[in-house]
Amino acid sequence: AESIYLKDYKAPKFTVKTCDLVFELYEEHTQVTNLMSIERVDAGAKDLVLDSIDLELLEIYLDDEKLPEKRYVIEDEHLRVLDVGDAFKLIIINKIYPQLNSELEGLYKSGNIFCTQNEPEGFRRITPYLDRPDVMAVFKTTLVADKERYPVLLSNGNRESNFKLDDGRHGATWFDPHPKPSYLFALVAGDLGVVQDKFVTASGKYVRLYIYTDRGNESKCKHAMKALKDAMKWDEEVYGREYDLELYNIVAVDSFNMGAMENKGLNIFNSAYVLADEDSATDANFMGIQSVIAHEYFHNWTGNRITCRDWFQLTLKEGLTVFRDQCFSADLNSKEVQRIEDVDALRERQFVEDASPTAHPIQPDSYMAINNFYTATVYEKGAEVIRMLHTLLGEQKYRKAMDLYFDAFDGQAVRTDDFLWAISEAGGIDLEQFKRWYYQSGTPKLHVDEKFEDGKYSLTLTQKVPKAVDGSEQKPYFFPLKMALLDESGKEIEAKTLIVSKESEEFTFKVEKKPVLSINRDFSAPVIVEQSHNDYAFLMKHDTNSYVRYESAQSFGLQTIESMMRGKPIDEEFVNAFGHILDEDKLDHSFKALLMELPSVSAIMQRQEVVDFELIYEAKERLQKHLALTFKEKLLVIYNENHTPDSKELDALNIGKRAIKNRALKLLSALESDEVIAIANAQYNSSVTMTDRIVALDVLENISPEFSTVALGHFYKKYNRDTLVMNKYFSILAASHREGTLDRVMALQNDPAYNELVPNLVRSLIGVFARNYKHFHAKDGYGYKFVADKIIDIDKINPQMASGLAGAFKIYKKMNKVNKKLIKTELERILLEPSLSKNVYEIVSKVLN
Ligand code: BAL
Ligand code: ZN
Repeated sequence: AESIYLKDYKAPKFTVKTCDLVFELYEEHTQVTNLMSIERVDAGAKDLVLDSIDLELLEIYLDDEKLPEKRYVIEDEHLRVLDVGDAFKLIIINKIYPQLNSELEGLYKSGNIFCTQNEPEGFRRITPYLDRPDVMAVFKTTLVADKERYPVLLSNGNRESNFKLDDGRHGATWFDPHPKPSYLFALVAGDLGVVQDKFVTASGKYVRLYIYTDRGNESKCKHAMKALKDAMKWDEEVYGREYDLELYNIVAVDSFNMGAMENKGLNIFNSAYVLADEDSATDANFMGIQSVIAHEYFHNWTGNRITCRDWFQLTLKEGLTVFRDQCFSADLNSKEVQRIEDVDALRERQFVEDASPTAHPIQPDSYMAINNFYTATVYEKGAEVIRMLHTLLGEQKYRKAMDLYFDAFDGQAVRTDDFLWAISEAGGIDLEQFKRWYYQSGTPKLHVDEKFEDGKYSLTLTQKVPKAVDGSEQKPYFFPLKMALLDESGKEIEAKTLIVSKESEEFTFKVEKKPVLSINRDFSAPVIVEQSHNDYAFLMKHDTNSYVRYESAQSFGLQTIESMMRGKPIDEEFVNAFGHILDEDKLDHSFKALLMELPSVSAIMQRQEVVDFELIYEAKERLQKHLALTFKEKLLVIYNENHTPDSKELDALNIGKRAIKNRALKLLSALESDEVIAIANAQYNSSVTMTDRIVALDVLENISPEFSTVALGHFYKKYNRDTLVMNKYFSILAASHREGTLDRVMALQNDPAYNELVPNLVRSLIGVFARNYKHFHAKDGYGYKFVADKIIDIDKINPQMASGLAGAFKIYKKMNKVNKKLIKTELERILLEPSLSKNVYEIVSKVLN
């Protein structure tokens, strides 16, 4: 597989002004008629080269004349039309087979629904085209299909007309007035239920809102609809952006590679991010729906109205849109909890990626398969970079800069540099050094040294910037660092945003007494803070910044577990500090539940030079058991006070009560006692929410084979027809620490509810197993072998899904000798596969190198 480089970017030689498409959808095939008006942009260009993959060409017409075969060449992934003019009409008629499309790119079928996924390069699997984001055309789409099987026919924009044919078929024509790249094209045909609502924009325009789903699921769309209206309002209030079409359609499908897709006026969603009710969705699912619905809506301005010039610029729309959805969720829910959860997610996934051989800048400079770059780095680290700009400018200037960005680039396909120009211009800030965040990779460390002498407190900050993956040196960053100095009661003596820009620099403060440092407040910069000395116990208790309180609890936990791994006894100071958290009764429940969380295995692993999961587990489980024993009574009180089995409300109070109660139950489960098993079992049997049910099942599965068999059996019987709930069932079993998990996972592949063609199910069973550190990394090597086998199998069905699974091996380099050798064998075996996709090849070859 070859790499494509940003430095090789060339502007398109031709552009498409309008694209009129007719889709004749049949059970065996689809015929596409594509009429394009094309103009030459580069006077020196002779041939028109269109992207085209796996298309069966029927006929081509150039300015209404049938094109003889000598006038075009069918190349590997292109269609070359020889010697064309300055402006012309091209009609291409071709056949495709959506029913056989298991890659889920281009036009395919999810169950009985025809749908599309064209970002980044799916459109070339539908019809020959200039399939690149800097070619923007006005699209008109006609769909023709059997009326009974496909009563609903949708595409982008507004509906122009419907028509009936006399052979039982019917059609609809859609017109989208906004020029767009082909990756935003979408169509849907199916027999769908619909939920309808409306939104009146700030300027008084009436927008009809529709959510389509499999019939019978209409009642599960309420939360998504509310989220959509909230997002529309929020974008008006916070960014001054209104919606720009008469209608907004969302369609939920079960087979989808991504979470959702922002196609203009016709979002297509993985049903996991639309459908929810209290009986089938957890609190986390509800939050996820709110944020993904908003994310796709926000793309209408950051992505669709202003799009990317090329795919190296992906973070232009993704980092920015993630930042926007994070702020939206923070405004609608708890700011503090949202920030902690966002940081947590970043560190669990992005920090691991940034420390691996697949590390890349948020604006990568090369790729083999662009599908591999829809990463935590481009998305979540990209959002942190925007957040730093927001912090540097402040709310008002940031808004001014965004207004300028929209003014200057509306309707264009632009670069991250264009975005930074607007920020720099309106923000009055020089971003030359800041730009390093866009083209350097890896997570910088910030070493902190403190000194207090004669009423002077000095802080020396030293950036340790890692080398790039190719071994080259990288330079220090420019970033805002929020900090405060606290007195012995926790009161802020001084709170500031420092601008850090040098490899090493000193900041001094005049204070009377030695203060306590609260650093990287709100996680204002995506760095790893290293302190030679710390006040974790104090900060856990007293910091006025909730993020630093949480962070101190985590760091103290990490330090404690690490010293246990070195053979030291449990640090009783940590145990005491933990006890203080349990005693605090004025804290928000959700926040307190976060403070009670022990560091994840991934967080511990990230700090190890050489990783051995068995040691990590042993220490973490021992600490958990010790805390459960020490604080059993307190944990039981917390459980009982917050366990209100009849309430299923989704408000902050009830979500918080469930969060803290379930955290207490999980901690107590380390005791593996009959008492805890009885509590979990009773919770399962009496629960009215999926949140409570899932936690109870998870606890039982891990500590009581006997009770879990009964409860899981009951669960299966109740939900085996609900594929979204079955994802949870497979996940619990795949994440289990019990003996025999691998065998059970293998057997579950034959379960009638499982289907290897559906990405959600594969991620729930195989993907979750590949993150089950205990069994995936088992020293017999069978976990690795199984996942490698699945990568090879699934690559033949859906390369994107397969390369996602291969991501589990990203920690290869850091593993201990024994595991490393076992992984190497499997990765080399994968590379020997004939006709391996470039997606899997890219990940596996980079991991091995
Ligand atoms: N653009 C792909 C899905 C998303 O990030 O919204
Ligand atoms: Zn997005």
